[in-house]
Formats: sequence, C-alpha cells, structure tokens
Amino acid sequence: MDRRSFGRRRLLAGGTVAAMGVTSLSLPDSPFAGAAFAANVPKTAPAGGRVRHLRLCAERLADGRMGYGPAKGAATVPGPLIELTEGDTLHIEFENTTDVAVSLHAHGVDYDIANDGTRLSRSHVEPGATRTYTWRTHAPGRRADGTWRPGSAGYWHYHDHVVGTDHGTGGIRKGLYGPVVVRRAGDILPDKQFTIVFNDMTVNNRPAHTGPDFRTTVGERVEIIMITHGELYHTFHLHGHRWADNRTGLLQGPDDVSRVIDNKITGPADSFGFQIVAGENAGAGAWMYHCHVQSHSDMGMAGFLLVAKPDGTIPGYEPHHGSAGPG
Ligand SMILES: [Cu+2]
Repeated sequence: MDRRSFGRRRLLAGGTVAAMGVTSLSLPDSPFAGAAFAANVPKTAPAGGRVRHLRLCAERLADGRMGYGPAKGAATVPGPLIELTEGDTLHIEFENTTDVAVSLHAHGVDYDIANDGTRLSRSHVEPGATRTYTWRTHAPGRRADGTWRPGSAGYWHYHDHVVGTDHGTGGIRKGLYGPVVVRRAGDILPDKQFTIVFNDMTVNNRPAHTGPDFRTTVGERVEIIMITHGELYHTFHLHGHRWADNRTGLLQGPDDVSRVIDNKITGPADSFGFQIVAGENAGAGAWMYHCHVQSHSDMGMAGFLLVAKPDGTIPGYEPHHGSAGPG
C-alpha cells in the first residue's frame, strides 16, 4: 500500500470538481506590480443548493481492516473525503460487499430516521445489499421565534454503526470511518487536504511509528481534517504552525478574538479542521504532528507534515529515515 496516498484522496460528490488552485493575481497597472507584491487570492466555495449523487461501498481489506471506497477494490482507511456546501443534498448509493451487516452513519449533516444508519432504526445494509442514504445540509438563518439556527458548515465525519455491536464498535475499530467537510458559501478553499484520524492508539489505523506522512510545498494552503475514534482521549499537536480554534481554523480579521492554538484535546467522535499556509513563518522541513499525551506519542502516534521547498527538497529530512518516532 502506498503510504503517501493515505488521507490524500478527495472524492467530490457528483463528479463536480471544486477549484483547488491558487490564482496568481498580478497587478500590471499598479505601482506595486512585481513578484514581491503579487497577491495570491484564494478561491472560495460557491453557493450550495445542488443535488448530488455519490457511490460508496464497504469492503473487507486483505489485512483484516475494513474500509469505505468509491467502488469495490478501492476502499481506503480513512474512507473518501466527502465535501458539500450548505444547501446541498447528497444521495449516496451505498453497497455492502462484506459478509456482515454494515451501515453509514453521519455526523453534522441533516438526515431523517430512515437515514440514521443504525440497526435500531433498521437503516443498516445486509451483506450484498444496496441502500441509498440521503444527507441534506442548510445555511444558517433566523428561526420564526427570532433565535438563530446554525448552519451545517463544519468538519464532520461518517462511520459504521452496526459492525460488532449496535454502536459499530467493531467497524470503527477496523477502519470504517471517513471525513465530511461542509463549507459555507464564500469559505476559503485549500490547495491540499489531509485527514488524520486518531483511532485508539493508531493514526489512520496504521502500525505505530509509520506515519502517515503528508507532503506539501511551502506556501500551499493546507487543510487538516482531524477526527478521533475509539476508547481514548488524545491531544493533537502540529509543529511550527498554529490555527484558530473556531469553525474554519482561520481568523476573520484583526478583531476576531478566536483563540489561536497549536494543540487541541480531542475525544472519541470529535472532529475539527483548520487551514494553514505550509511553512509560513517557519519554512520548509519535516514538521512533526503527534498526540501530545506523552505515552501515546512514545508509542508511535506521530507523523510528519513534509513541507518541501519549491525545488522539492526538504532540509534535514532523510526519506528512508522517515518513520515518525517520538521527539
Ligand atoms: Cu493520544
């Protein structure tokens, strides 16, 4: 398995490709024209409201894990990243290719009881069967009583809820989980996205001390989607970079009082996300991320955000020594 592919897959519902690049906006008529003043204006999420379709299957992997994927033979752990914008509706044609009942249960989005993905609501999927799950999302707004209703935007996730127990304890343990990002129209879009799941004492169900590592280049806008599963509480720490502890991980402006952090406590089924500019005020390097519960990081809950120079080199980093140990 290609370890570098972990967490880097993106699966855009309905085949709609989101604009992911950074537009280089030069200002030829400006007295400030020139490379040093060229502004990189990030792309933003378009308005929602689309009806989208996605195929997803659950399968057993040869090494004993279980995973979600876009087709049989393509399952991964974590499963594919599902991205929506507030107002979108998503129909997921879900196939269970395993020999046990499986389901798809989402956090954060809107669904009725028939789409809850639990055995207790009879919304699971028997072996060999197919079921369509429907998720909806909505923008924030004022209720009739004058109070404010939050929108769906956030860093969320999906997981099995029936393998092993009626809480999906066995399915989650084996890898049946994945990320969901719901954006608000106008949210800044990243260049790269990486999903990091602390699941019991593993990161993305990988063996201890083997990453996963995520590669990027100085100046790229990187989005980290961080999810926790299992029995334990952890803290997520990233070296050399900080983010705002709010919905997007970004400050809205000079008066935004969101706390800026580089370490966050996280427990089972928590999820959060943020964007950083790779290497900003820090430069290229093999920047560690890890659980900061000391015994956990010592036991291998660590990996690298590999921030390369534009020429592709990473100072001080030896790829063949690339497994992430404690430090
Ligand atoms: Cu930990």
